[in-house]
Amino acid sequence: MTTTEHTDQVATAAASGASATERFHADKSPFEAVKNTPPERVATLINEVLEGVHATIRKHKVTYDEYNALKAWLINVGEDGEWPLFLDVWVEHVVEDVATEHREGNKGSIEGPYYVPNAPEQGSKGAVPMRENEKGDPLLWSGQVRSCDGTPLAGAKVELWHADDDGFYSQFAPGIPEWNLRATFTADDEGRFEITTIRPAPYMIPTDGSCGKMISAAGWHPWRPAHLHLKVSAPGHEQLTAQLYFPGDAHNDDDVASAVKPELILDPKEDGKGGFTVDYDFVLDPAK
Ligand code: MBD
Ligand code: FE
Repeated sequence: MTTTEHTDQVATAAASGASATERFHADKSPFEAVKNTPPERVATLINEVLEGVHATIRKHKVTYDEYNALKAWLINVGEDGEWPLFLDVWVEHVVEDVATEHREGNKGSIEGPYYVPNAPEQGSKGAVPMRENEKGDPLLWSGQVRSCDGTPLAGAKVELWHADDDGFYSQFAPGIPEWNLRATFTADDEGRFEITTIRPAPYMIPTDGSCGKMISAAGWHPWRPAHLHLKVSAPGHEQLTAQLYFPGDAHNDDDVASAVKPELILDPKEDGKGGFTVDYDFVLDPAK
């Protein structure tokens, strides 16, 4: 049995959902960060969300059958471990917009549910860990990290993670080596880096879980365009979380996660050997 067949066979929504939920619990202390939020703000936010729900029920005369279906679906999202997926696909993009609207450097994009910290360090130039004969077109990406005033940021960290040529992420789909297509690069004295990887495939929201059922019940499609995920950081600067996309992808214009911005679409050139080269730089805002 090949790795691909194995992965296809057991990559269920519940398996990747459980991994994403466990990951989220492991690395963040979300309540600690908001422990000083005043009750007035908590009440305002909750009230306005509920008012939106109440208005929708009145406007569309939502029935008891529909209310009970919603209740069952919400319970199932938790049982499938798909809250990270649901929130990052349908809510995070607005939080990201608000969080970065002040930026003069790169604005970035959502993190999504599949980031894992502390990926293997590869220096300023190197290949991301990948399997022998990893499928997908080779991609050689050169870039530089600078501050808003143009100063190169020596030693900046560039963390990269992305799906494989089947659209699966290591540590979330089974049968893939732990750090496959995940790495940390450290920019050189001129803030430059050079990364060898493969072009990822588009990502499909699992159709067998609660999010997939909502998508099909609404008559939507489950696709995100092919993308590279990044976190770029340097001392004294705001961390940038971004995604980069490829021109011509059918879902750049209707990403299910609404996370594509025109300035994040790469301009890759064919290298004449079946692969691609691309230049893309980052500009980080000084921390306030
Ligand atoms: C992904 O790969 C992703 O980046 C997001 C935001 C949601 C689901 C899968
Ligand atoms: Fe992704």
